[in-house]
Formats: sequence, structure tokens, C-alpha cells
Amino acid sequence: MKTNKILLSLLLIPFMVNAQKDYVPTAENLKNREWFQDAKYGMFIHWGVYSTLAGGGDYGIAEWIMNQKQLPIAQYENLASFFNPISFNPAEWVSIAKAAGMKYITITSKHHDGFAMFDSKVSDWDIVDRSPYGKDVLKMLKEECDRQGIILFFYHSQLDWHHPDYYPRGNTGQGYTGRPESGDWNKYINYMNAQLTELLTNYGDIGGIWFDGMWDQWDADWQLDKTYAMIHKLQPGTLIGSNHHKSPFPGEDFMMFERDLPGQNTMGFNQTSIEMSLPLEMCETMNDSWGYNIKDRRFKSTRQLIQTMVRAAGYGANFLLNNGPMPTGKLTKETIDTLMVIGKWLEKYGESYYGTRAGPVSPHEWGVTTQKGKTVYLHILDLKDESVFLPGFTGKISSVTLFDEPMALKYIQNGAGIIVTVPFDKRNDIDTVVKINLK
Ligand code: FHN
Repeated sequence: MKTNKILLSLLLIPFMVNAQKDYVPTAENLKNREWFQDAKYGMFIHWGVYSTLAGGGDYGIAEWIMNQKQLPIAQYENLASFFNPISFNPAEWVSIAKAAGMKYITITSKHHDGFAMFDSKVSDWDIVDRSPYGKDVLKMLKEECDRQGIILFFYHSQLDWHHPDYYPRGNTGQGYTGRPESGDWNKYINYMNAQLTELLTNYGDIGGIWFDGMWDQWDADWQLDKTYAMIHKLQPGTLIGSNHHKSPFPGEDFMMFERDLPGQNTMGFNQTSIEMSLPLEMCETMNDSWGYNIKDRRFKSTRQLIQTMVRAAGYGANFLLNNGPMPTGKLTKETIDTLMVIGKWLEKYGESYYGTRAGPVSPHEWGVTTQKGKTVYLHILDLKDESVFLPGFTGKISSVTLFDEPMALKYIQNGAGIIVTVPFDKRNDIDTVVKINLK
């Protein structure tokens, strides 16, 4: 056990050494962190040549089909020749995100298959050079985001199943890809940095870079110091986050949790506690896949998604809800329907969500609290009793009212906290919101 711990800490040394140790965020970056926390809710988009296979009739994460079906690069590349998203309408995508109440979009600029969804000059494995569509969808989306006031983030995979210099290989994308058993890791890092430079110089202001893939090989020399310093130099305000499932490394501006509430680990990814000094974000799927999966009908209910979004807010975390567009560029009907229901809920209850931070009472099974200024919002999500005890609530209260109607609620406060009574006939099936106004 002790030896394992020592080995683990040795494996972590490269991260410690190579992250951006002396990083001091600029005033602009700190301001953007505040904006990010206020914004609360974003759309995640997984879209690429893998979308054409739509999961191949299997359950599972459709964007991984190259690896799951062991498709060699030479054959996988054919997908680009029939990736032709003629129905892609960025105005529609952004309008849907806005109607859903989302404030930002995080889209895959490159997923693990290495395919760039933008016009890259350092590779021709990209949408402009290889697809019949031939247009830079990220540029089109960014222009529309600017028009409609939505901030755009790029998801960028550090792991690459296509690039020959991604060598030594990690745990995925191995022999079946057909790459030679040699390569120059430094060249790969330079290539990745060159693509990131393109993304941060040709598309105006970018909200953030959402990294993913370091978990493919923990002991690789990722040279985060170089990459993070470069990003912060090119756009000091852009927020860096990485889905490495560990505590944030120096140079990262927010911390993320995949398909789990902060600090929880039902998916087996999360290996850390919550870093309270940084903004938090939780990402979630609508069914069980990130990329478009034609078979997977295991959609979460809108109730479940709204409750998860609210629970995340109780930890102070943003909610990044995924959407896997079809290869044509259309969003699925299920996605749109779900987003519209959430959007309607936010139209009504947004006051208790946007701009809030985690409330004074830590999250419980029955629900959570959020807070904005002198108002604490109590979100009752799953309570069998008529009263709820908020331990440690010491704030001086001026009133406790129901959100849905101007009705004063009974409460008792003592040194241990407060007990609020919310009659059963005033309960809401999704979230009973109560306003606790402080003096
Ligand atoms: O492997 C990816 C996966 O395809 C997807 O992009 C998710 C999103 O959080 N992240 C990785 C798994 O940790």
C-alpha cells in the first residue's frame, strides 16, 4: 500500500514540475472567472467525423468508435469524405442554446481521433481539407456566437489516435491504428501548440480551452508549463480547464467533474476533492453518449437534468450539458425538446440559479442552497417530510417565502440552524424554491 503511494507520487512528479508554476491570473482572467460562475449553464457539443457512424448500432460513447471498433487510420480517414453537414445552421444552434438558457458553448475543436473541426494549416486532417463540406464550422459558429452574445469555448483533446508523433502511445489508440512504432513526442506537443495557437488567434476572443486526454498516459511529459503559458500569453483572459480528473495544476483556471457532482465519484473518474479556490463545472450527457448515438435512447428525464443542474449549483458548480449533433449538422429532436423544457424552467426560476454561488448549507439528499447577495435560495428536490432542517444556518433572517407565490413560510431558528416548513400542497415535483431573505 505504502509502495503504491510512493509510486503514485513519483508518477505525478512530471505534472508538478511542468505545470505553469508561477502563474498569476490577470485581472481580465479573474473577471472572466466571475462571469463564468455567474453564467452557470453551457452547451457541450461533441461533433466530428465519428458522428457519421452514429455509434455503429452499439450503446456506448459514439465518439470513441475508432478505438472501440479498432478502425485503422487508413480506413477511418474515409469517414471524412462523407462527412457533409449540409444542414448545419449555426444561427439555429446558437438560438437553441439561448432559448435553453445557456450562456456559453463548448465545442470539440479536436477529439481523440485527431480530426480538426477547423481550418488548420499544420495538418490536412481537418474539415476544410478532407470533407466535401469544406467549410470551417468553428469559424461559422464563432461568428454566430458573437452575433447572439454567446461565449465560445473549445474542447481540445491532448490525446491523439491519428498523429504519428503521439508516441509513446498511451492506453488507447494503439497497434490497430497502423502507425509506426516510433515518433517524436516533442514534435507532437509542438503540433498541438500550433493548433491551439490557430484557435486562439484566428477566432477572436475565446472563453476557454477545455482539455481532455491526459489520463491516456499519466507519466508522459505533457509540458503543461509551455502550453498553458502560451495560451495565457495569447489570450490572458481565456480560461483553462483540464479533464484529467485530478486536482487542478497551476495554470488552470477552473476545475471540472465528468458526469458527477463535485467531489462524487459514481463514474470512477474523479480522484480528488473539490478545489474551492477555483470555479467548478460539471459536464453531463443527455443519454449515455457524448457523440451522436442512433441506438441510445436512455435519455435522462428533464426532471433529472434540472435537478442535477440545481444540485451542481448547490456546490457552486456550472452545468455543461452535452448535445451530440447528427452528421448532417442537425440537432436531434430529443435534444431540442429537452433543452426547451429546461429553458422554460430557467425562465421562471433563473433568479435562484444564475449569478448565484453555493449557499450557506452544504448539499444534502433533500436538496441544496444557493445564494445571491442577501437572498439564500433553498431548493427542495427530494423531501419526504413537511419540514427541513438547515444545519448551521446562522444568518439573521428577515423573511422566508415561497418562490412560486408571495406566501410567508413558518420557520424556527436556534443556535443549531433553522427549520423551515413547506406544506406538501405547495410542493413542486422538480424543485420547490424557497427564498430566505437576510437582514
Ligand atoms: O474520452 C472523453 C469522452 O469522449 C468525452 O469527450 C468526455 C467528456 O467529458 N471526456 C472523455 C472521457 O473522460
